[in-house]
Amino acid sequence: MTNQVTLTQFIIEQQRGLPEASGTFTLLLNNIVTACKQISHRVNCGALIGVLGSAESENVQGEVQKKLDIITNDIMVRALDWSGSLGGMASEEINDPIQIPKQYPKGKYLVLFDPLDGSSNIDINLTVGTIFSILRCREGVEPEPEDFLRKGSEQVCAGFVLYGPSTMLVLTTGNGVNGFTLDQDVGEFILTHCNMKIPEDASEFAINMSNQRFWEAPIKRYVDECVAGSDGPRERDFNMRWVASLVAEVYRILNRGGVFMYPFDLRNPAKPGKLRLLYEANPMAFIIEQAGGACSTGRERVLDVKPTSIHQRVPLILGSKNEVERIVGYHRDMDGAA
Ligand code: AFP
Repeated sequence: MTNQVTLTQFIIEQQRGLPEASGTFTLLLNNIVTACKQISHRVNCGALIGVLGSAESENVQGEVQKKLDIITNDIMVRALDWSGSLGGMASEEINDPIQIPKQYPKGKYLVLFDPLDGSSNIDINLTVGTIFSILRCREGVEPEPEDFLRKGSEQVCAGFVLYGPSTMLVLTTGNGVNGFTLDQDVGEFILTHCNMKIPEDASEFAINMSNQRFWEAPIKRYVDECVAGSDGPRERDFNMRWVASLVAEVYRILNRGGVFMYPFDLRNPAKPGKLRLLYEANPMAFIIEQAGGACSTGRERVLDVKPTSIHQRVPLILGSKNEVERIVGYHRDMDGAA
């Protein structure tokens, strides 16, 4: 193929349009991408290099960690802490924000990441991914925990890398969404999916049906109507998918539309959803909105949620605009009737 645009070229050309750009952001993104290439290699080698299986430890969420959860977290931290572009980092796998070691300068960005999303899929060779979110921060000072508690609307960049049949990077800097495929032979991400757009209507939904008894009425109503198909009020048939890996679900929705729900869950009032606001919901919401979709908790735009703790969980409903708006409308109907 000729005239291929590499990720580096793409970012440098985008930054050229910004008079205040110093190259720091390009360096930061480059370091994230280097880490993701290393992760891609480890995930790809799997059992050959002994990285599958449980680490027999628990993370801050009380979830059993896989060996690769720990390995990928270390890869991210080591690729990023030295660069001088970061004031600090936060990882889904680590209790407190991660400080930049004293010997390195501090920079003007914060990175928040889930190093291996969908890791329950790793031992069965299904798609997993890395999700990241970039915020600006006060330069040269140690960030306080509150510095990380910012609304998703303040993100300057969000992306995820999908370790599937191809390794793909999906990225937004607030100017649309683009997809890049890793050319394994030359080790470069190449622009392959320009200006990704989500269809406004769709007939595919993704939800973990085994939690049905814990859902609120609006979600039950929406799913019942989808399942009723052409015999019900929607007057058309729907399809269902559940990969248990947010990166794979979002990538599918970016390509052919649909809706993903991990809704409010009545099981435990302390955990109003499963997915994490800062490492999963916010970056995906930024990407989905930039691709023309919508993202809500059911009652609030995700990007407007003011975080109260770094490992906060939120209900998450995202995807094709008209379907998400319908579900939000069902929540409004229920709350209005109460
Ligand atoms: P893991 O990274 O612990 O596998 O969790 C993945 C995830 O956060 C998200 O990627 C999935 O959509 C969701 O959880 C799957 O949840 P269920 O295990 O309840 O299906």
